[in-house]
Amino acid sequence: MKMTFRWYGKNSDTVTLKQIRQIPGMSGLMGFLDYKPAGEVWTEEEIKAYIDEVHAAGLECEVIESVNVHEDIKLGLPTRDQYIENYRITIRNLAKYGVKVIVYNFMPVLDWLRTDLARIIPEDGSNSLYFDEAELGEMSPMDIVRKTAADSNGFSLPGWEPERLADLERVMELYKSVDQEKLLENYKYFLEGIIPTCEEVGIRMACHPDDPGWPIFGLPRLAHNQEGFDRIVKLVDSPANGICLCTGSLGSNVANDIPSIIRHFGEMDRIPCLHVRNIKHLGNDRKFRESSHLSSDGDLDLYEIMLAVYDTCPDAYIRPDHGRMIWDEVGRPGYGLYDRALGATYLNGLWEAIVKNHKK
Ligand SMILES: [Mn+2]
Repeated sequence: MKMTFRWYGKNSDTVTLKQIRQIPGMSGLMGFLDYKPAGEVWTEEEIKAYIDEVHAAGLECEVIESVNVHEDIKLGLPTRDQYIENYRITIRNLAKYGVKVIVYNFMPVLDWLRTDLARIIPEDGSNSLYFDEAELGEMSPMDIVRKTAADSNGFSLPGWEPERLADLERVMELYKSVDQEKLLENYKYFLEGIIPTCEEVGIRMACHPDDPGWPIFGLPRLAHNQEGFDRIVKLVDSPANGICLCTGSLGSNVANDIPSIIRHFGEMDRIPCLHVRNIKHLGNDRKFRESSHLSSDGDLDLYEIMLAVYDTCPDAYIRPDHGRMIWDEVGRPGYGLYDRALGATYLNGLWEAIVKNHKK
């Protein structure tokens, strides 16, 4: 297991590389060029500048997140071939600088979705990302996008970049002719285009689950339970076609047994990396907040999760996922320093206990 941390780059993150380096046990980053629009090639110069800076801070950068898939690929439009070619070039460029895993998602139009980015947790006065389907019911996709932009402390959020959302209504219209089966077919076409390149250069793709873990706004979604991921990993049968197993995203759907899902795909060698966090449902299957990582603060058993990783995919990269805002920190919602650092330390503690127990 390698513990890592998400970092948005020095112009876009309130957290510094020095701070990340000082979190105990931190090996490196899940990095991100946050200014790149979906579909554009990540050039060698851009990648080198980012990774050189990370290395200079004493950290590795073997995982890159959110090389976003252009909507035309998901829609299966004729223009997709150029975007797939661009994606292949980006894969090759990243491999040249030591990247081993690329995290992405195949969610139509909208990336992760919350109805409140800073809901106060009454018990301790901290705040965290929050979702209530009843609140969503009254909002259109455009409403939720505007609200998310307004609530994000001036940061652009992954998946909510203004240039992607300018033509939201047009794209929503195009999806009326794309059902689950068509989306799966377009997904297969994409994977068939890129996985041979991944195999050639030693990169593993890692699909992030839908969040929340069910279809929204009538859009087709494929990646929110074991059955869905079983179909995805079979689209191209290669260890390079893997999963970024996000416990919080999958855990938003109460039907998912997270340790069991990790064991299932870990045994198949399809989990190169994980996002690990906890989630607390609030008296309703479709109403939850993101809690601290501690098992007793939420619905997920983080010990069982780390044990499943140890047993089935012990070489995976892990990062603490979204944290709460605590100690009056102001930052990008979900991506402050303090609570994620506490999360990493807690996960490292569980890991040490598991490793030592197995040596006895
Ligand atoms: Mn995640």
